[in-house]
Amino acid sequence: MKNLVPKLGLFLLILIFTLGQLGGCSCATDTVSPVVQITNPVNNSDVSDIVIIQAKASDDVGVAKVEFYIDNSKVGEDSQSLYKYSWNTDSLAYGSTHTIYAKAYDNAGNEGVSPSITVTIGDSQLPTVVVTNPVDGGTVTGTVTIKANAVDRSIPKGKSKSPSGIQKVEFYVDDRLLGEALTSPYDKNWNTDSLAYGSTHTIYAKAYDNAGNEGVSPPITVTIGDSQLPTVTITNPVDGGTVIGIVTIKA
Ligand SMILES: [Ca+2]
Ligand SMILES: [Ca+2]
Repeated sequence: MKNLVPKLGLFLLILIFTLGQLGGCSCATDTVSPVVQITNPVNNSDVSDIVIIQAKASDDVGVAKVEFYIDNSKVGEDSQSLYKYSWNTDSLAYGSTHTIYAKAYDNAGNEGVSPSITVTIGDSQLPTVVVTNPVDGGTVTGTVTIKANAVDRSIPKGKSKSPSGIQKVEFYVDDRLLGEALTSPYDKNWNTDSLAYGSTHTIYAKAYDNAGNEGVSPPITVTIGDSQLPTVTITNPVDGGTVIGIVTIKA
């Protein structure tokens, strides 16, 4: 019994040393923080739908995990390279901006923070627009009401988020801006009086959604016509008169 205490003490010492080695106690000497940066998305870019946020991290000993932060809140972490987080942006307002950064930790608890990046929630679908009046290939006279149908396309199938909507429609004649309409029905009057009979003109419309995307209609072509019928009056013979022999009819 007398010899047992020192033996037990030695045993515990060896046990602690062994566990220490297995547990990586040498990590306690790691005082260098990991380096981390966001590699996707690109700073100042527009994002939509599901965004895969990616980070690159390195450390003198080893990276334990990378945490992802959006608008200063932790949203997720990854302990395996490539470090990434899948971000669903559907609930976020079009045009809103968000800040992303990552934190990397090594096994000694040292922490490295990436530079922040900023992204804007975009609307990935362009609006569509068609000119509905006048008809393509038609003849026009006087003041013409150019009309367009514009629809902001829905986001991809299976998503519940509504499109950002039409902001305005611009009307172009011969590549020159005629004017714009902000509300549906989208139309604009075009006075053709100064244009030569028989001249042809190209009309198209551009629609913008509230996220700044632009859709252009197929162009249509119209010809300036003459809506006034010629007038003619018989001046001879007189109405109700009596004629005989050869009569000269004058107009
Ligand atoms: Ca380290
Ligand atoms: Ca859109």
